[in-house]
Amino acid sequence: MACQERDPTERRIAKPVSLVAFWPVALYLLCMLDEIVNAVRNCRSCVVLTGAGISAESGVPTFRGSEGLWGKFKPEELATMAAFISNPKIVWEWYKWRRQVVGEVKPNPGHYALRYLQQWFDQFTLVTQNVDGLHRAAGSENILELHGNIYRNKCLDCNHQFSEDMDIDPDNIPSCPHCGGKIRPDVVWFGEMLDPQIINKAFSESEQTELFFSIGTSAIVHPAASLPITAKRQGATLVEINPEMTPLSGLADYYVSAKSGEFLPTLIERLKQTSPPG
Ligand code: BV8
Ligand code: ZN
Repeated sequence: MACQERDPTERRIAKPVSLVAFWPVALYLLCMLDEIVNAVRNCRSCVVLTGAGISAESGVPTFRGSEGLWGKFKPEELATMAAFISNPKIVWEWYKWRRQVVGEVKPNPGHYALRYLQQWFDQFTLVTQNVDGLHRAAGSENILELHGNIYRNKCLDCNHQFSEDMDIDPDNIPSCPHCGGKIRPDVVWFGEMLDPQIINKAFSESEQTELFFSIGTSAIVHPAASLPITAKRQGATLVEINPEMTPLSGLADYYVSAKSGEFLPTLIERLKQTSPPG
């Protein structure tokens, strides 16, 4: 169910030359920007899906790409149940290191911009693949954390969740006080089902939304990568923000080749200039 005013056959691609301080944007990005501003103003519902890219400007390594985590570590050796069963120590060392990295960074203008974007919609759903908790730290509400949260722990056997910050010693992994099972990070590993409540909510919002933003994700990992496709299939306007093209770019109504921490604040500024929320 697309917002009125947009010509569905038209697809726009913009490649900004550079986005220097305070986001002067190239003219052709400006017209793309205004069309996205119109889409925001004409739509009453919006779903935003984020990936590691939105936290890149905060200093959190992404997964793919030359500096990505998967460049140094193999997901099947660290982010799977089999890896934890065979070597819980190395898995916990990796998650302790990532907790430390995430613990030292702050949300960036991209995270804060999404907090503001929420005000322009009657129905707004922020869905993230990130386990870094930076959206919450930026003040966003009702976030659907598809793949869990790196600060939480749970029992491998009885799934009891422990939200208090446990300083896990990989050489002496604590056991669950309820069943004696091993404590693991409360994240979704490859081959594991997502929390049905969370993923079903994400799909039902994507099936009804008028506008869908896919931001900072390589759109490869499923079922998350199916959300924008579901939204597009039911007629939503699809905006992708990513410096690099992804398998989704061909489907997007607007592909913005820009960093989210630069483009999203520009979008909010432009929205404020053209129309206060509500
Ligand atoms: C499951 C938590 C049921 C842990 C993660 C269908 C087809 C093919 C495969 C499958 C399928 N269905 C299921 C599978 C298997 C698998 C899968 O999708 N495999 C992939 C690799 C093909 N999916 C699963 O296993 C899922 N479970 O399906 O269960 C089931 C079970 C068994 C068999 C069948 C079904 C569970 C998936 C969740 C795994 N857990 N994370 C942890 O973090 O340690 S996934 C993890 O990797 C992240 O959460 C995220 O989802 C993914 C990384 O992707 P991105 O976030 O997009 O990051 P990436 O680095 O790839 O890209 C960053 C992008 O940002 C880049 O494009 C870059 O250009 C851009 N960028 C960079 N800087 C910026 C920027 N953008 C904007 N601004 C910038 N400044
Ligand atoms: Zn237990």
